[in-house]
Amino acid sequence: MGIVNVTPDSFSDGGLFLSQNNAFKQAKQLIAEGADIIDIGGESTRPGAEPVSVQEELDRVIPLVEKIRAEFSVSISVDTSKSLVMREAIAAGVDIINDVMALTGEDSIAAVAASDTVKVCLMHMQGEPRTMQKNPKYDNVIEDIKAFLLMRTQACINAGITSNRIIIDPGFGFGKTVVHNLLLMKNLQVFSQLGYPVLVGISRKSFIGNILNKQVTERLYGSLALAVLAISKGASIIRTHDVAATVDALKMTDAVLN
Ligand code: 7PJ
Repeated sequence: MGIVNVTPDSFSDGGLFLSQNNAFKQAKQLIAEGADIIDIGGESTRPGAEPVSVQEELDRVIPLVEKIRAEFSVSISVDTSKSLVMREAIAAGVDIINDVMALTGEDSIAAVAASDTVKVCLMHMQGEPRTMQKNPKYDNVIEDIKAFLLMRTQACINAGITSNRIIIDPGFGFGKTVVHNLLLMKNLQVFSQLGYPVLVGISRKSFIGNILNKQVTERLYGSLALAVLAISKGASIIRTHDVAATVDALKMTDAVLN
C-alpha cells in the first residue's frame, strides 16, 4: 500500500490544484513502482496534528480518487474518519476505507461502509492525534489492543459489514511508546492469528528514528527491516512511502516463505 497525502502547500496560491497535481503524479509513480493499493489521505493524523473541516477534506480527496479511478485499475483506499468523506469516496469508487478511528468517530458510521461492498481497515489508536503520544499506558499492550480490535470487528459485523471485508491494524505509533511498538511487532502473529488480514504501517515512523537516531528521511532501512518482520509474522499489507524498495524486500521475503 503506497501512501499519497494531499495536503496543500499554504505558501503557494496554486494551493489545492497544485497539491492535487503533485499527489496524482505521486500516485502514478507509486503504481509504476508496484503498489497494489494507493492510500489517499487528506487529513494528517501524525502526532500533534490539528483536524481539518469536512469540506476541506472532501475537496482534497475526492477529485484525486476520481482521477486515479479513471486512469488506473489499482485498488484505492481512503484514509478518513469522517462519514461524509467515506460516503463520497465510496461513490467515487474506492475499494477500502482506512479509518484510524476504527469506525468509532461518529454514531452509525459503520452503516456507511456496510451500505457498500468496500473493505474497511480498523486501526487501534489510544487517545487522539493531538495528544496521543503524551503518556500512553496499557495493562498489557498486546491483549488490550487485541480486545479492542475484536470488539470493533464484532461491532462492524453487527452493523452489516461481512467479516471477509474487514482488515485489522494494531496502529503502530498511535498512542504507543517505543517499547509498545517493539512489543507489537515482536508479537504480531497474535493479530494475524485472529483470522483477518493484518495491515501494518511502520514506514518512517518516529520509533524507528528513536532506535536508530535518524531523521524522517533516513528511516528507509529500518522501515524495510520491520516490513520483512511483519510479513514473516503473517501481515498481509504493508503501508509505505517507499514502494519500490518495499516491493523488492517483500518479493524476496515471499520467495523464501512461499
Ligand atoms: C497509519 C495509517 C497506520 C493505517 C497513518 C504516518 C501516520 N493507517 N495512517 N495504519 N498511519 N491503517 O503514516 O506516519 O499505521 S498516518
